[in-house]
Amino acid sequence: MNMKLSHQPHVSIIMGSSSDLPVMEQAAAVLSELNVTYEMTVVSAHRTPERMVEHAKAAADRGIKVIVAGAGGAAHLPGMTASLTTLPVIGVPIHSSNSIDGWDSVLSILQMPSGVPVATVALDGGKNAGILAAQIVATSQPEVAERLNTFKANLKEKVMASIDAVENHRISK
Ligand code: RP5
Repeated sequence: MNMKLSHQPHVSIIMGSSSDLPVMEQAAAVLSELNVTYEMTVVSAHRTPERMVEHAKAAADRGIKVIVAGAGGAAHLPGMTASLTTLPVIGVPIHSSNSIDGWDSVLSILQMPSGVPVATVALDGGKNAGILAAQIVATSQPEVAERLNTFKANLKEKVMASIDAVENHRISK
């Protein structure tokens, strides 16, 4: 299986189609920022089902700690992947060209049967999926936890700066 790799990957980012890339590369971007290794590729539940089974079954033995799976419309990739591995799977619903209004993608990934969970982020929530994946990796890598602490401290600083700007009516349009 050929994929885009950053050394030994700890996160596997998969998507149902290359058309999902603009959302899924947001997960890759934040993982890069946090210095978490990842791989990224296309695995379609409907068009390449054997590849999906192969990827999901081999992921843990390859050293992957968490899978981030994005799909739109009849979005079966995250749930089917979760059914084939004990690794945590984060699902990213995508408002794709075949999605009616995004709700079909959300509900296809969110409403899993009991026993087969998928941690579902918001519609087009690639960035949060990447952050959540990093948080899972951080449970066994203190240096990643340290970088996440800095990341979250920066979020707080931005809000604190915006409070001052709002209270003094200095927000530019
Ligand atoms: C899903 O169908 C994919 O994950 C994508 O979101 C959507 C549309 O795929 P393309 O027709 O653009 O390849 O399986």
